[in-house]
Amino acid sequence: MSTKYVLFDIPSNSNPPTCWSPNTWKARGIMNYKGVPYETEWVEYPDIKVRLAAMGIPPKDGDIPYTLPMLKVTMTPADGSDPDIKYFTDSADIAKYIHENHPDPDIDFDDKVNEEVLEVVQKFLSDPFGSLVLCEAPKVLPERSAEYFRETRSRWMGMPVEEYKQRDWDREVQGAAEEERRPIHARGTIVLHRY
Ligand SMILES: N[C@@H](CCC(=O)N[C@@H](CS)C(=O)NCC(=O)O)C(=O)O
Repeated sequence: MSTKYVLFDIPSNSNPPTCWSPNTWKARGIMNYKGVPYETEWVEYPDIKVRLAAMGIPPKDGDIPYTLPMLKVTMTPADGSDPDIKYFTDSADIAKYIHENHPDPDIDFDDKVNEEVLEVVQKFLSDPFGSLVLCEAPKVLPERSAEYFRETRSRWMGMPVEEYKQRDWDREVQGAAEEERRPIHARGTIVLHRY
């Protein structure tokens, strides 16, 4: 039996394209950490829904029915009979599947540092995420994706992304936001030591 992995990811506007999305990096990171060979298939934002639906992937509940990362696993039996194909459409499911099938190097999903990291991210990075990632993303995206991103995210934010960013920087200049975020530097060493 041979197994082939294809990771579906959102391309940057560089040539060749590269990975930039924090969401798809969660899946890519675990594949790289485990040393699992895989190919990348780039799918621009406006094409995600069309491509995944055409592959028979059911829509998810919630605001965004089709998202990346997605991992396609093709298992071909040695006798040449028809391959078995599985799709994983969430980074947590991808991580679990890869870990089950590639246990080395080990990952302790139950280690309490996971909760600590999550807490730090939620407490100190949720706010800057808006201006640092959401508002900056169009700059690294190909034109069609940038347009899709600006349109959808502005709708979520209730204002153009540029306006949202300006509002966030204004808060930053006032100093309050920076003061709130300072503890992350102290906690950062804990996170870095463990990983
Ligand atoms: N919980 C999901 C979240 C994935 C997600 O939100 N991906 C974004 C990319 S950053 C996406 O594909 N969005 C599609 C869209 O906006 O249409 C995971 O971690 O796999």
